[in-house]
Amino acid sequence: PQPKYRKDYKPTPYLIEHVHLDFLLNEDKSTVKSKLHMTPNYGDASTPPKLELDGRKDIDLVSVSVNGSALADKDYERTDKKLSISNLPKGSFDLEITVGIKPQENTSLEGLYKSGGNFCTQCEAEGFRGITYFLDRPDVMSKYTTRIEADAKSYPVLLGNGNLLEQGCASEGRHYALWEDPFPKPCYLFALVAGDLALSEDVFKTMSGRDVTLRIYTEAKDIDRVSWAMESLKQAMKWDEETFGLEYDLDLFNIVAVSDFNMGAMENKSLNIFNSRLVIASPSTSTDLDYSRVEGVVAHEYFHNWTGNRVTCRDWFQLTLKEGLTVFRDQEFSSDMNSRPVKRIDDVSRLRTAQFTEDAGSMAHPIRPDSYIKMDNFYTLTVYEKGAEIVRLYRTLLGKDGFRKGMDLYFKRHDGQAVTCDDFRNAMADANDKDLSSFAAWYGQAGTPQVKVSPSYDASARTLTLKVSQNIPATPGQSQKEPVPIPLAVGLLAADGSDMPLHLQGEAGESGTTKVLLVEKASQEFVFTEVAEKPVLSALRDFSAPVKLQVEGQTDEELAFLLGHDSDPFCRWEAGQTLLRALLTKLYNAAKQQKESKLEDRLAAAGGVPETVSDAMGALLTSKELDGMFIAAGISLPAAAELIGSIPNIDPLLLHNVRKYVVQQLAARLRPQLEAVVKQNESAAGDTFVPGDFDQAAKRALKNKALGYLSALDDPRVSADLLERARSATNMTDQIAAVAGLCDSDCPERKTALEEFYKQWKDDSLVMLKWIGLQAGANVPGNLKNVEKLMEHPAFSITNPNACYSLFLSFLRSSVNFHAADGSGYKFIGDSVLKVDKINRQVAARIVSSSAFTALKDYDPERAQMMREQLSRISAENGLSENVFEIVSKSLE
Ligand code: HT7
Ligand code: ZN
Repeated sequence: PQPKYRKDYKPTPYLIEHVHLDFLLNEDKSTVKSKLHMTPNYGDASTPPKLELDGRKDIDLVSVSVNGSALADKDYERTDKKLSISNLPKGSFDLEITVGIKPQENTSLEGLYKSGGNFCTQCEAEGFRGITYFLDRPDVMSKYTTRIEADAKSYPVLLGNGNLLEQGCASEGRHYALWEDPFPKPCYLFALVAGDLALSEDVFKTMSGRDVTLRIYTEAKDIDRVSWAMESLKQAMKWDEETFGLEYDLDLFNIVAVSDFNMGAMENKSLNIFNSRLVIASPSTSTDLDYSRVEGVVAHEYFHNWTGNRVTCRDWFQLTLKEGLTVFRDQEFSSDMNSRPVKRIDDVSRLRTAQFTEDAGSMAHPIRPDSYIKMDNFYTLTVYEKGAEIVRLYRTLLGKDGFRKGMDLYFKRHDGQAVTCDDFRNAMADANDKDLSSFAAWYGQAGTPQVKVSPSYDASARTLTLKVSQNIPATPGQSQKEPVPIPLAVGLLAADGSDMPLHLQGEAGESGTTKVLLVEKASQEFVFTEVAEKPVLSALRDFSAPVKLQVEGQTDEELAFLLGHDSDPFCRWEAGQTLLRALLTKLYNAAKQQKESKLEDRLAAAGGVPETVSDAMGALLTSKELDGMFIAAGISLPAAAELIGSIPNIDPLLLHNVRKYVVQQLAARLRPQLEAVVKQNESAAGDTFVPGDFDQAAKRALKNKALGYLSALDDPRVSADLLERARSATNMTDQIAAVAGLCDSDCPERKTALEEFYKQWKDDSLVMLKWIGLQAGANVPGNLKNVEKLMEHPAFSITNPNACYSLFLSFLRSSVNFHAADGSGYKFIGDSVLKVDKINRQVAARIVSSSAFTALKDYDPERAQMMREQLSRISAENGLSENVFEIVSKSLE
């Protein structure tokens, strides 16, 4: 397969002003008739160029006509991926195409397919070409009308984009609906749904006083579990009006939940289609995390109406234009709805564990990639999460008002257009009269910048000098990097823990207690004056840039001090994480060196867990001033993924055991405090679960974190207590935490808890996903055979992406089994990728790209070799999808 390059972008020679689609949906073969009003975009060329429409080989072409005349064979040509038409008339013309497709056989879940007996679509990125031949690129924006006809009994609900113009009966028990979308859109935002669905309805009054009807559709059995999604939608609509002055532009907004969906959700104009797990929520079946995900994703898709739909991307290389910006917007929304510090910590943790790993692996790419084989492979943490961090840089530098001015100008200039990331940056720059051209480097370079800060205090001059340097590591295809502009927010703490007033040399007056330094060169110096005493540096406040920070000379005592006192909640949390990361690294290195004795003895000989760390964790655990959610995050050990890459040739099993040791040591030492925390945060009898209640959720988070620590003690009393909790829990957050606490140990309560959980929830497919995930991710040795058995269990279905993600992605997180020394875990994933690829290429690609196979150079040579063998085996497979090929071939380079 040939890659596409960003540099090769050319405007389309034809545009499509108006599209009329006519769908005749059937059980065997469905027919799609399209009438396209084509307009020239080729300038003054004397002969109209060839029109090259995108398609797929499984489309059955029935007829093509231009201005009402059927085309002669010589005037068109078909390949597996294109329909090329020549001898076209000058000027605009009408093109009519009729095709036959079989949605019921479409297991890729791209284009038109069936889920749970209902028809639905997924067209981003290039799925529309699976429905009919079309100019399937985002810079072709058209007005659409859609007629949908289907059997009235089986498909009583017929939905399209925009407004319903007409509906009625058709022949032979069929009915139809005619929809019109007044806003021009690219075809990736097209959607239709035909099915037997229940509906929940509400109304939102916009800031200009219009009533918008809001509807959520699900299978009938789930319709009483959509109130949280509806509430979230209304909150998101209000927030966007208040924060950005953005009002919804139609009178109807539909959300449809489907159970077979490759990603989370899709922002089709006025007809969002959602993975059911991101719509359906109830206290007994959903955790607090599920609730916050529903809130965040409902908001995210809604926000796309402006950032993505009204202003869209010129080409797919610009994906971060809509995704980075929309993630930033949903992060801000969730921060305003809940706890800002906790949201920031969660987002940074995710970025660091998953995006930093991606940025250091074989698939590393800039937030605006330069090339791709399959665009689907670039819906990545880099484009989404790092992209959001780059948007955040503008907000940090320009301030809230400056950022809003930039957004206003962006919409004023580009509403109704398909634009680039440069257009966004220029709007930010022009609205604030600033030169932001150096920010282009963030869009073009992959890799996580490493920033080193060396503070030195001169007591006699009362100055603190910060030497700051940056280095971006080489990534595939990019050996040389230039410095990027890094806003580095810093503060200085006095001995009593208070923030010191800041005076930056060269700047008049005081800069408050947090100063954003702009680091633009490979190395730079900043001097603070009037520094009355030797301060403790608090750097990268609020995680002001997506970098890896190292503060030279920072001691454990300073970190413990920051953990206890920093006024910046992110830095406070980060100080604890830095302490723990350093401890894990030290213990791992010690364990690695002397392999003769028992691991526990080796770790004890290396100093074990020092009191500085356990005291700091104990103080945090018992803090009266901090909320439970923050404390739970603070006492969590950094994920293994944060250390992989920083320790060369890592043995993941040894790292797992070192982490386990540290958890056990902390649990043993802090047992009385942990037990007290559990008691204090127990919900009172008769308490009802209130969705979105932060205080309640914070108590559950802390209690369950404490129980997690206690479960590491392998104490039969704890296991019995967890089983009792699993049985008596009144909400899913507590129930799943109790079962999870039993999953990594081989105690009899584990089996009982899993069996009882199954009996209780076997009829709820969303809860069954959790049951699958718990077992597949368990760190009990020899668990692979159970995971293989799970694949045969009725709760698992290989054609359902959620089930695949629960099983395979959870298995990838089980260090003990995925990284088993005999390579059996790697082989299982190799086999599974090949199996899934024949059914759904996007899901198969997601499994490989989430695996350590894309970072094999970080692992010990034996494991790296076994991973390479699996990659080679996958790449040699006949008929391998381009999706999997791209990831596997890059990982083998
Ligand atoms: N914009 C949506 C992307 C999406 C997608 C992409 C590739 C394949 C399937 C997909 N389903 C949804 C989701 C979003 O970011 O809002
Ligand atoms: Zn999105």
